[in-house]
Amino acid sequence: MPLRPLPFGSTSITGGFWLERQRTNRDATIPAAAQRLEEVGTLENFRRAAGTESGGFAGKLFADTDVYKWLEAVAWEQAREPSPQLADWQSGASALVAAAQEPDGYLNTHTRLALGGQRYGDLEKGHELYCAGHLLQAAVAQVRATGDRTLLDVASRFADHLCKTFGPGRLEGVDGHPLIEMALVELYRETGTAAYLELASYFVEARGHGTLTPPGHHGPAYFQDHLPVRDVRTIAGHAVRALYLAAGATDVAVETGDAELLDALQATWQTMVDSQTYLTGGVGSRWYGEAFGDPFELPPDAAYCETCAAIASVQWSWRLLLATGESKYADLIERTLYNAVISGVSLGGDSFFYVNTLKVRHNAFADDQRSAVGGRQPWFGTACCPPNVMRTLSSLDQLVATSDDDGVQVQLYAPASVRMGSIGFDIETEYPWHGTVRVRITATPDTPWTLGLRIPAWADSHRLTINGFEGPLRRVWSVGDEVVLELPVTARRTTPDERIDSVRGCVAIERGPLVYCFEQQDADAVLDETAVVPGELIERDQPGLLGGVTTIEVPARDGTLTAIPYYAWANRTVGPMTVWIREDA
Ligand code: FUB
Ligand code: ZN
Repeated sequence: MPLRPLPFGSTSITGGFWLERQRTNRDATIPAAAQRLEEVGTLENFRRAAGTESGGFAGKLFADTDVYKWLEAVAWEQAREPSPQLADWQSGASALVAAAQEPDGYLNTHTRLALGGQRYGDLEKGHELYCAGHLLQAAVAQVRATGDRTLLDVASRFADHLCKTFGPGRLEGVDGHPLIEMALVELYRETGTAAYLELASYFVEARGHGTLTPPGHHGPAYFQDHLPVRDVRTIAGHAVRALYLAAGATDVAVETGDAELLDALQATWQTMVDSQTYLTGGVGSRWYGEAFGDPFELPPDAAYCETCAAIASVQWSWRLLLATGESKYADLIERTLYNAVISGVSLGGDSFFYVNTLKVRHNAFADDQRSAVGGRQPWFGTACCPPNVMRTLSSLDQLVATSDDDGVQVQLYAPASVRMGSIGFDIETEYPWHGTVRVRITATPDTPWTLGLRIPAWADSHRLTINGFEGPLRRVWSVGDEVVLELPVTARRTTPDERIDSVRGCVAIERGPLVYCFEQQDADAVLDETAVVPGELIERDQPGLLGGVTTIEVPARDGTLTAIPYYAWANRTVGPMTVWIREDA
């Protein structure tokens, strides 16, 4: 059964693991980005495009998107906890964006400054609609979170221009980097302008007919132009492109009632999860083309797992969760957020991984600034990942719960307060460290409704009580009723699918939703040369380590190895690390 997002502002995370990350995002990451966007010329590009400053274009051709994603994060943050600084950033940067818009609605600083205004000459690589998409998303976030319509006006004029420019009998083609599809659907939802949905639908349908010329040694699958989306069953090509397209196609399928398209997307998602997703939820195993590998091509040491791809996977799963109500989509969201997304940012919030490898070998050689071997970086020449992390963390409250006609479903466990119409409840938990989740009803109608609580796929058992007794979650609730869900957050060993050659004979350690890893600095034996052995896994709460974690001691051939949560690796020194480790029987 389809679900709905809760109306904006219905849910707030009030403490715990995710609030800590949101605070770091707000206090360290977003301010540092404000500085970087000035230092590297990304904001200056808008002044130059508007003609208030002179000079050429700085950065990668899609640099505008770094500002848009950061503005999106700033908007969500203002709704969480407004501040004069956030308001200044928002009004200042939004005014720069608005000033750079051309009279007919078009806006792209690279086109203006580097191409003499020549538009749509390179749909394969130009990223013009990708940039437009991020602007549209920022605009929707801004109006929803703050009521400010500055960017919405800019975005609507740009979208109107796109509707006049693209489509049957007009400019027929698609952008080499999907994103515009889901952005147009979201703008349609915000404004009710049907033409935006029609254009999104056109872009989804026009893809996969070989209209794009692939760059270099790539084939058309690089930008998902090899098969119509409704014929795809195995996701392929550049991972971020593939996932943004899948998310947008899901939006189109839902809004147009296209069951065949939705079925195809669900089947593709299932293949991805069964055979193209790392234990961390990371996706995109190939460095070449930043791409998905074939099924079961999941080498841990050569994993690419771009942070943006993990974020895009969350966005797609969220849409499928809403479209179907199936909790497996929330399971993947949880796994990906805890492991593949936040591994992308340091605990201090000031440096980032672009690539999220699952293994660093001894004497590993860093041959790219994005490599994990060099540790997290303060920024990148291609800076897509950092602001993507920012907007994800600042909008996380929106993923906590969903609703349907029958009630409200909790999808992510965090201390939170939920209030939707006459229904209200507070959640208290120390998740992911401890598995007890308490939900206390704070408001209720006097008619029955269902409180849905997701039982994560990793939980092989659970216990549920209402005011101390077992009973159904559909009932006439009373204020003060307390539901307690107990999930078995204990260390466990996970074995890989035998079809993944590179980790056959290995084991990984998990605890609740967290994937663990071993860092060489915690081991006496050389990680590549040792093996774990059967025996008890000993858990230790370590409040003083890595911002407060539970470590796991694992018996090994040469003594004991200590595992830490994967997301926290490379926060002390950067050295050899592994998620999968050989296991001796
Ligand atoms: O092309 C724009 C972004 O740059 C992609 O989404 C990332 O993978 C990086 O290549
Ligand atoms: Zn990225």
